[in-house]
Amino acid sequence: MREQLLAFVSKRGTLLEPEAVEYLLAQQDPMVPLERFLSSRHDMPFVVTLHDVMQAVDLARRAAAQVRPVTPAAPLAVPASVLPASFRRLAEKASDHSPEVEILRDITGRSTCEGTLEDFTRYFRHRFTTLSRMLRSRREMGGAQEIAKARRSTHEVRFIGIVADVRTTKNGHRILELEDETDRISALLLADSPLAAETVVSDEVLGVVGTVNDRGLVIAQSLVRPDIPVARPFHGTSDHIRAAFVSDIHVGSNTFLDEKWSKLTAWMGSDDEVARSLRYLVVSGDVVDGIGVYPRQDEELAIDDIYEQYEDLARKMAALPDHVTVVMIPGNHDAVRPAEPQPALPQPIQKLFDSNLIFAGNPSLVGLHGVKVLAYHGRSMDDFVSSIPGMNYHRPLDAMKEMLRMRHLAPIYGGKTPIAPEAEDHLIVQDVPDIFATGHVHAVGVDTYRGVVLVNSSTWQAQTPYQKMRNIEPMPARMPIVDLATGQAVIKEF
Ligand code: D5M
Ligand code: FE
Ligand code: ZN
Repeated sequence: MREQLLAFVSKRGTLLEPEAVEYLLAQQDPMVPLERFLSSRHDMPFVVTLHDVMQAVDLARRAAAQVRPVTPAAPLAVPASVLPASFRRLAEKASDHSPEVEILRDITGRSTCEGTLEDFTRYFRHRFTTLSRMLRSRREMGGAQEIAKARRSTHEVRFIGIVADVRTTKNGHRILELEDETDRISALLLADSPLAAETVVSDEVLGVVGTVNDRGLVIAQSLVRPDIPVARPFHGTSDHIRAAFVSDIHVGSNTFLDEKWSKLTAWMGSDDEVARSLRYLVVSGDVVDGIGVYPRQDEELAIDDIYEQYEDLARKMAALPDHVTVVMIPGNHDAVRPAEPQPALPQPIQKLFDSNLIFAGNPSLVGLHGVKVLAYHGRSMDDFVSSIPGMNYHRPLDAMKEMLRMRHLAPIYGGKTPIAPEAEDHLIVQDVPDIFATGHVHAVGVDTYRGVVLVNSSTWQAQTPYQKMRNIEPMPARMPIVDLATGQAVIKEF
């Protein structure tokens, strides 16, 4: 493990203080706090100190200490591999339509944070203000009070807070600690009430309706999420052109599924009506396997040079038909900072690709023929899975629905998802998208939530030794396709 730690930091171009090495080696999982610390940094420090790793270990421990129950949901519906006849019949030729791509929201070129304490304060203030504004527009939160006022009330109270802590008592009740800029308050969710089924994660912003008891504790009656207010009809194009979704290609890995990808390429270039209707291909991150992303990755690489990995991918993209416009965002394996929001792939890498490829950050809101697509790699699903019992890697759509309810792509701070404290919280779901696309978990699924089409886009990598060890069974080589006129989604298997 010592060698792994040292190799890991040296690949990142930094050093570890000897005391920091010893401290890390005494931890259960030494890589986790180290990764966390390095990814929270904007620049690479010359040396990582004992103080740095102690803080990171402490944060990781606090994040791991929270366990919350959830009710099991219905099994994920995966549509049949045969594309429905109506979907085939309505297909229009993408080549008859020129691309209309607009990047509506993206951090690329706008990052300002340096990771100072002031940055963190400003970041969370922006998160709180923006989400509480959304909550205040909800009917249930009309007349919401500041926490300092609510504490002193003897009647029903309504207030908005950021979740500082969630814990379960020995009787199975849950206690939320909530904060706003004025004060902090505890709210009790009784085990035998409907609130027992509510998912609550740390650092989300929510509204509480309840009554204050004589000890200043709020007995919650209901929780209110910013959510997507009402189900809307799909706001689509007039023509039946389609967008396809892939992610987690992991080019360069020795588990990359070459044959499956060749099948995809052949099908896309064929005269199949559905293939010819593909106007866009959204690529949601982990486009290559990268270098030094996890310990001893070099043993699992078929291409061990980062530029060569992207060159190989560029050739694969160039082999796709001209009527498909590709929009690509990075993921946690790509050659950009790991902290989210991640900017688009850097210029030297973009130059390897044909000029018609469009690069954007992770996350990005992109207009495709006027249809708003929110593309996010989905790293935060690791944190949803580890902090909400009942969530798992096979059911990414459950986590995606929670993200929309919370109007935040990565609410849990200090877990596996590194977050850069930008001046504005770019992970807030500001605009309601028409389509919400993620990847990362190497599963696949399509669904809708209050009129938003949800897509999780599989992988082109077979099960890795790490996933085998963790019992993560991928569902590779499946491609969701969405009709931009109706929002109808299907999955094509290869
Ligand atoms: O992630 C691919 C899958 O493996 C995804 O389901 C998450 C899981 N994974 C990967 N690394 C970790 C760690 N460190 N902890 C927990 N789960 C993990 P990918 O981003 O392609 O590596
Ligand atoms: Fe991946
Ligand atoms: Zn990933």
